[in-house]
Formats: sequence, C-alpha cells, structure tokens
Amino acid sequence: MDNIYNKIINTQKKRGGASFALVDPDLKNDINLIDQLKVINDSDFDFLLIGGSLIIDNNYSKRIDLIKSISKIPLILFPGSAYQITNKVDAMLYISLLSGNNPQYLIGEHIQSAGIIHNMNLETIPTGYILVDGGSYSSVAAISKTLPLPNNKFDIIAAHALAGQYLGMKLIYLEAGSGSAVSIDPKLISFLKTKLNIPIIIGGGIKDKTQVSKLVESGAKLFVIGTAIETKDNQKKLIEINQVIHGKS
Ligand code: 1GP
Repeated sequence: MDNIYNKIINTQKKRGGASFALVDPDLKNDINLIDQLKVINDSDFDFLLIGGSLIIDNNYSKRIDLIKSISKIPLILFPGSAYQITNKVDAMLYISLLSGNNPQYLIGEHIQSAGIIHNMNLETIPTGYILVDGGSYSSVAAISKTLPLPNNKFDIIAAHALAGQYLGMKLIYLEAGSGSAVSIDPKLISFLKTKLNIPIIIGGGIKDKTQVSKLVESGAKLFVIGTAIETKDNQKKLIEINQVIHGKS
C-alpha cells in the first residue's frame, strides 16, 4: 500500500536512513518560517513533521497553509494535542505518551479527536512516544506534566518501548526534548535494537554530524531535527547531518 508509513520504511531501506525536519508552527517561528522551509527544501530532508507542545496564537492554520505551499516533501503531523489535528497533512504520528503515566496523553486526547480523524480519513501512524531525560526541563515535560525516564536505565526504557510494540504501535519515538543538552545515548539504541522489531525514531538535541555518526553506528536510522533548523546560517551542518543519515559519508 502506498501510504506514508510505507514510504518511511522504504526510504529507510533505500537511503539507509530517513531524516525528518521538524517545524513548530507557533508564533516564535513566524518571522523566519519561510527561511526555515527553504533550508529544509535545500538540505535533503525526507519528511517534514509539523507540530509543537503548545501553540500560543490563532495563526496555526495559516502557518500550515504556508508550510504546505513551500514544502516539497511529505507533511506529517506531530501534534502536541487534539487541537492541532488538521487534514492539511499527508499523515499524522498518532502519538501515545508511554512514559509519565498521564492518561490525557496516553489515551485522552485520542478519544477527543478520534471522530474528527475518522471524518478526515487521515492516515494515522501509531507511535509510542517516550520522553527520556535530556539534561534540561523540556516543553514536553512541562506541558504533559510528566517526568522523563532516566536516560541510564535502559531496562526501564526498554520495558516502555516493548509495551508499545506489544500494543501494536508501528514506531517508537525516543524524545530527549527539543533543544536538549544531551541527545539519546547511542548505547541505548544498540540495547533497544536487540529487543524491538519496530523502527525507532530519535529526536532532541541533534546538532552535528559527529553525534549523528555515533547514533548511526549504533543502528539508529530515523532522526528528527528541529532546533538546528531554527538556528541561523546552519544549512551546511544540516546537509552534513543528512549525508551521514543517508550513508553518504
Ligand atoms: C523535539 O525531537 C524533536 O520534539 C526535535 O528536537 O528541536 O532538539 O532538534 P530538537
């Protein structure tokens, strides 16, 4: 079937890995949204994720239209809440926050939006979302009112990821938090690879190719990059990161 999930899996197979640009359609990115999208178009990203923990004004929908008009790659929603659901995307990560035990983000937002998603006939990609300590207090932790899992307790993280797999999730998203000081530990990836048989996507604090090389060596294939795109004059670094993700260097 030609859906976005299969496209992710095929990209991973054909290119060795896939990179996801994350754009937060919030007021804070308004001034340089067009510049960010141009950089994304010219830096060999495979997919564009749209979403944020919190949208603080009423221009969300307009920004999605702008993103859609400029982006050349598939758009995947990465919603911070049911409120962000839109049919202007090609698919959505259907995220359940497995860490932290807050029923609102485990199942509550899903019930709120299920009928809407059904009417929109939107592709949902069931994703187990696991917040791992990235060394700073993250927006996800603040908004979801949950604690991250300790980043050195591999067994605990694996138990959450396996629970997601057994519940039928098609992806595990390991989140260190946007702009985190520490990204996901390559040793954690090697460990999880021996247990899971669903793909792992990694995000939070990914800034340079050296860091990505170590993660690729440990078996990581799917990467989310957000803050590094918001950083001015950073295109060279993004191109280098994507070369490593795609096995070109
Ligand atoms: C946040 O994982 C993403 O949800 C991306 O993190 O902004 O640190 O790249 P960065």
